[in-house]
Amino acid sequence: MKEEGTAVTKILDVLQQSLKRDMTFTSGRIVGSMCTEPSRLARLLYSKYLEKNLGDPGLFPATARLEREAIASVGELLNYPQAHGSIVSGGTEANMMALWSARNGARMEKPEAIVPASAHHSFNKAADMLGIKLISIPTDERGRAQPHSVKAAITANTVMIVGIAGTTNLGSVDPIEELSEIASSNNIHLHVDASFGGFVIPFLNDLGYPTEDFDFKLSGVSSIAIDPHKMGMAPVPAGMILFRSVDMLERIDIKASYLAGGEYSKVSVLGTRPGAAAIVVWATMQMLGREGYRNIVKRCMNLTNLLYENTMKMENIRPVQEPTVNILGVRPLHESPHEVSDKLRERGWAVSTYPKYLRVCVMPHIRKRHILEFCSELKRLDQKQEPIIRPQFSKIRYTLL
Ligand code: 0PR
Repeated sequence: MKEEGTAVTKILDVLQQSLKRDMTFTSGRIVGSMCTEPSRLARLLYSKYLEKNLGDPGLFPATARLEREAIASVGELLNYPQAHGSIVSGGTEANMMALWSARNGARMEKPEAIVPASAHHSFNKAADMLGIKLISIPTDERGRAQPHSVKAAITANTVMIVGIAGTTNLGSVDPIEELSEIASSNNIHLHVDASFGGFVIPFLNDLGYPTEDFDFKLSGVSSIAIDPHKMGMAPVPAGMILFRSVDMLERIDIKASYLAGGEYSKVSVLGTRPGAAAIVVWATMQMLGREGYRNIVKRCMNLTNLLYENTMKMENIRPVQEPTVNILGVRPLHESPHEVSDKLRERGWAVSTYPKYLRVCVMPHIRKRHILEFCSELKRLDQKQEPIIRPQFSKIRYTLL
């Protein structure tokens, strides 16, 4: 740190220059991220309510109330308006809290949790921190958990079964109804990670797409992670954890009685946490309503289907499977996904790269012209062409699976 401060105009100049290398959602070239462009309302409210801190809810009781209202609205979306929960920093924290609650509730000496092989790496993080052994079970050819494998993996130490509604890699939805029956008959906590799919599947259902039940409608579902900062259209950081009963939340409620606001319930991993995030989640849902979300999901799904149909006709790329939600895996036939990803990056596109395929997330910032440009780019890959754009990307490779 320098001794003397810097003039604000200088700081702004420096930032404008140095942040030029970052990609933007408006370019339409971020096609591998589950986040999207913040709305104008979100930008406005975030800066307006920056000082709110839900880590001391007694100071900001009105903000805490909006958090509860937002939880109830999402609970209603997931067929359980009485749900108890918190707005958290994202799917990682939500999954962590669910595991934490299930572990505390079951009180096993050597707790185990059964997760599909497609589970997000947040479960590995959480299990490591909580001293839980993860039992990974294989998925079928559509990337879905197999109920018979789940059943076979249950032991006297199982504290949780995880089902995923919208997997990170291909957007597959596990057979939650069958998992719910297994969980109920064995009296085990079933947690549904709907971090991605939670704000998609209910609207796909409205739109007449084939969907399966995945939420609290199923009596065996004990908790759900659902992320406003993915398809919920809220900016980062905003996740949500919902529990079926208040005692599931109370198991992980750590009291802090000294707080200035005089309240002491701390049901989150974070201490100090952004009240503006809760306000924006609440306001975004007010602004869009069910109709707004349905229209967004409709557009994203139409574009995902367009991408699917176009890649079906390509000689060098094939879709991995029909899309369930607005995520599509595409497999290059002549090169490795990493080679293709590197070429795309040189041309200004950012996709997620798995060992066998690329993952495209057709998020709300993506327009039809972006999909068509991306398809032309994919087709061109086989031809040795000069790169069109050369942004200075670092060559870091993100391999999640
Ligand atoms: N559960 C599922 C099913 C997820 O896909 C993710 C994140 C999480 C939990 C964890 O959520 P948080 O990252 O909010 O804690 N899935 C994205 C992924 O791994 C996260 C992401 C988002 C990565 C934007 C990159 C990116 O640009 O792809």
